[in-house]
Amino acid sequence: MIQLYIQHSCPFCQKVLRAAREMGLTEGKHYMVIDSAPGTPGRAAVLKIGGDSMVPFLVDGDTAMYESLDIISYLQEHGRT
Ligand SMILES: N[C@@H](CCC(=O)N[C@@H](CS)C(=O)NCC(=O)O)C(=O)O
Repeated sequence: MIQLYIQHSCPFCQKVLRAAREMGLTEGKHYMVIDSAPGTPGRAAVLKIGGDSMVPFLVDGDTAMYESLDIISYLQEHGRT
């Protein structure tokens, strides 16, 4: 399942979550949200996997990416598969 590393106070993260909802994707079915505020295990995982401490961050199998607009495009293409 697609993992979205999200800091809820981050406007770019909120943009991704809003886009996912507008696409009709369902948390827990099409994607899971991992709390990744600074200091959380989620943020540590972002740094470990991606090499950069920045959110939003998406992981889907071997695919990992930063950048809200790229993540939204990825969800449009792969969100339901
Ligand atoms: N251009 C990026 C901007 C993302 C961004 O600036 N995220 C902030 C949180 S709102 C961040 O992770 N800053 C680094 C930090 O918190 O250490 C995007 O569109 O995803």
